[in-house]
Amino acid sequence: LRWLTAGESHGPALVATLEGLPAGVPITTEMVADHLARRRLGYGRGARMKFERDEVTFIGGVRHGLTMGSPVAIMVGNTEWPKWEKVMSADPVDPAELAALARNAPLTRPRPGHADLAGMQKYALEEARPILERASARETAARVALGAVARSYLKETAGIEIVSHVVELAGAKAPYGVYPTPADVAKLDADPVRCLDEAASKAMVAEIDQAHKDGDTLGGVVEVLAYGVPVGLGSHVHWDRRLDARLAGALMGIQAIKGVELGDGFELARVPGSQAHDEIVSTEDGLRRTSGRSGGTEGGMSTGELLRVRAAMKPIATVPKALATVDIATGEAAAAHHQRSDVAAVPAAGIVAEAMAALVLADAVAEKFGGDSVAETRRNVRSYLDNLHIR
Ligand code: EPS
Repeated sequence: LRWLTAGESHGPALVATLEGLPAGVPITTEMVADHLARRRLGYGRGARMKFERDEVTFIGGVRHGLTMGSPVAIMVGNTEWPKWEKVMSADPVDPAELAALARNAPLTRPRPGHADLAGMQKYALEEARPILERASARETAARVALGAVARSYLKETAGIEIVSHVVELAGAKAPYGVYPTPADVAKLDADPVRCLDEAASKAMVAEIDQAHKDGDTLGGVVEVLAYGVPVGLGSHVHWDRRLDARLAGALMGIQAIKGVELGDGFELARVPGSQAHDEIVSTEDGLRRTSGRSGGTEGGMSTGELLRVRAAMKPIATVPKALATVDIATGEAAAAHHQRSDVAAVPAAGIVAEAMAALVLADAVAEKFGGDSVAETRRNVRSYLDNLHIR
């Protein structure tokens, strides 16, 4: 599969294209809009999430609710655009008109932790607007739109289903080792922080309330679970074919993610081998692992057990209690630029992480099983599983 997104945070729209899926994947505007709506949920998000809508338009690749095998193109309109039409105009605007717009004031006080300063240096810019427009997590709406297509493909061809939940938010933690299933998704989506444990959810909400009062922001940890992944996606033969490496890269590529672990990840480094691996037993269902510490990959290949990957998000870099920086226009010490911001976007990061995991798994399924129609891919999956010589 090949996929790309384009578009700025306050531009007219985000666009995303996905090439390489077979014909016959069910997808509708409503399915994409549902996932985009899930991304907007979550306690602690800022004002923009309340008034902005994501307007989904298919531009290509889909007819009467099914993919046609041609590139899929989706546009996600920003309803904020009219306010930014001059500031973000693709064509030149009269400088006098621009100077009169408060919204266009040059952003010269880079925020610590944001792309602002490194971007201004790298792209030889006097202000941060062109950097923050694309660094913004608004772009994740485009990935979630493509993720909706990828997950439909996974479900139809291989029966794979993806779930995510928030396992930590600042100091509040969900009990370790509780894995929500696809049957829990409605309950998770109804929870303010997408956490299954009631007490932990309350503690997370309290953390957000406190940070809001303090003018601060928070990060956390999300966990993505993929059910029904067949054995043998990815490969041990080369670093860039390893499924765990592909998942880690994809999740690390989400704005504000600073750490990724497969299964028990870093914890495995702290225990002896006898407690780190998943023992193999013969059961009525065939060979199974007795635990899920590896996160469902060994040697860069899926094992057929539950796939589990976690991502750590740092706190939002637009901190209301502004951090110290330097005004690039004057060279003087200053408080970092701040307008409105989210207190936390960890629940939304979980939805984005689902989308990224879906795109990686869809790529791995397409690579292993091929097929130009959903029916062909499904036959290939079934034939492979029916003919596994060790079960
Ligand atoms: C973002 C800052 C906020 C968020 C935005 C991501 O936007 P603004 O600066 O306009 O208030 O609302 O997220 C979205 C718009 C979105 O759809 O997720 C940032 O700096 O990353």
